[in-house]
Amino acid sequence: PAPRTVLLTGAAGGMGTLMRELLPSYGYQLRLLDQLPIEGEPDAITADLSDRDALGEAVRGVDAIIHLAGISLEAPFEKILRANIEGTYNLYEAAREAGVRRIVFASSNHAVGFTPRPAETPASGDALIPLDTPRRPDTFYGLSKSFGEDLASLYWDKHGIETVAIRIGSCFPEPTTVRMLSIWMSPADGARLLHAALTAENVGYTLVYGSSANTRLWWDLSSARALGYEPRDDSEPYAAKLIAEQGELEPGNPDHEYLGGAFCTNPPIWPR
Ligand code: NAI
Ligand code: 15L
Repeated sequence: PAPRTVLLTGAAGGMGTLMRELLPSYGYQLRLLDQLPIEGEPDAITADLSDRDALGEAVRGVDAIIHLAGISLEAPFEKILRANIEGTYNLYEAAREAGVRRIVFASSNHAVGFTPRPAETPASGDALIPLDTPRRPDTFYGLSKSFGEDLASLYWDKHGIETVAIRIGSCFPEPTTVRMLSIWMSPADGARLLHAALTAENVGYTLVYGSSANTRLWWDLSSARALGYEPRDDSEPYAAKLIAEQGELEPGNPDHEYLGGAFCTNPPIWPR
């Protein structure tokens, strides 16, 4: 049976807010969790991923989990360690103890951010970035997503908990940079992909890239499509305006060289 009650972690965040608007129309009852309170959602669970007791309560009785919570940009290693590495481990342990069978894990393109990007259009003949491209994290953040993918693989092989790990491109209401034209995932396609990841049968551990069917796509969407995902959006209608404002990506621009763009070169700023 398709999962009905789904725990959505990171529900206060940008993508969490978009998804809690879109997913109920697919018939899901969402249980919300975030470290921050969510306005207008008195039943949301306010808890940190380090709080194992709270996680144990949160996962009890759910059919599946969508795990979006965590630090979503580069940060000092100690913070990434707590929120993304230990936090994701804590959630998988809670799922194992409660017998939850399916998790959808929000990985990121930054797990493979140092991969040279193909040219912008499939017409160029460049191969799309494959699913089995070697890991090349571009940040401690990307490293934590690489860890999450391997953790999910371990929990499938050892404990039979299924995961669809999605290397998300950029999930925002609209693409705002030329790079995003290639990796944008419209919110509506994001909801379609999450629904496919929750309902496809026998996924075991499955890794997919997450984006719309962009004309300038950089990666292989075949494993996402194999789940039943049929993207309906394309960033191309935004292309002319963004290129007029920002120019085409030129050699020397990190967005031209690597999938992860500026995550590859920007020195992290360490808050004191
Ligand atoms: P966001 O930063 O807007 O939201 C993340 C949420 O997680 C926040 O509400 C935050 O309060 C919560 N959170 C952080 N640490 C926590 C902790 N220790 N305990 C409990 N809650 C905690 O990020 P966004 O854009 O919504 O992304 C959601 C997920 O998808 C993240 O895991 C991110 O890494 C991943 N992702 C998002 C992409 C995007 O384009 N939006 C692209 C690639 C990956
Ligand atoms: C990510 O992993 C971030 O969470 C998101 O905020 C965007 O920066 C996205 O990657 C991107 O590469 O555009």
